[in-house]
Amino acid sequence: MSGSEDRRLILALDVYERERALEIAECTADYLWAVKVNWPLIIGSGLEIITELKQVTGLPIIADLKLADIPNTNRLIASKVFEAGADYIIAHGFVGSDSVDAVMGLGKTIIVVEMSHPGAKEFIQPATDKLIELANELEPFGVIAPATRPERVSYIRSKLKPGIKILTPGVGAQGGRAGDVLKAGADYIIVGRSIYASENPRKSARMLYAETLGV
Ligand code: 3DU
Repeated sequence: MSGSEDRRLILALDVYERERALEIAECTADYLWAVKVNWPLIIGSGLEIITELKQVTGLPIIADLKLADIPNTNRLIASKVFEAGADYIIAHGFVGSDSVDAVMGLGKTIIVVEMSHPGAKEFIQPATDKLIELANELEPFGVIAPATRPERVSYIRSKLKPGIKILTPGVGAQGGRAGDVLKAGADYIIVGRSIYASENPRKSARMLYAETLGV
């Protein structure tokens, strides 16, 4: 196993229970670049789980709250989340540049430019070009793109300013494959159920980590 700078796997820790979350994070941490927390875990265990996960894993924490509100409300939410120790926060871009800007003023931000589920084709995909423009203008840490559609990841990579990272959910349970999406230009893969719902989360994380090597 190599240093964390070579790691490209992000764990989507979508469980409710604090104990279970900490246990899974601890036993997979060796293979992860970061841990992503979403509403299920925050609703189930409280915002303090961010602080605890950081302590237990020593890894960066991504708060996937998909903020989509007016600038003031986005700011109010994001400031509490960064205060709890989150290193990155995910925000929707479709609400407009002022709402995203409000979050970016507080910490490292990741903008959703396209989602991975089938319904993403209805409203988000038609807006992807504009969302890429927004990202190129604001220069966030990264963008979210669909691991379920590697051809869209290649397209997004071709339009996105160099240096802006591409993080891709949808590997495993949603049908995406790690090698395909990394070859298409993703920097990181985000994996939830294929790790936390597997019989042996450490082994599943190790296998996914191995798939990311040498791509
Ligand atoms: O499908 P999985 O169990 O591997 O989980 C994927 C995670 O990534 C989950 O937290 C989900 O909310 C998030 N996500 C997407 O799946 C798709 C997106 O476009 C954005 C985030």
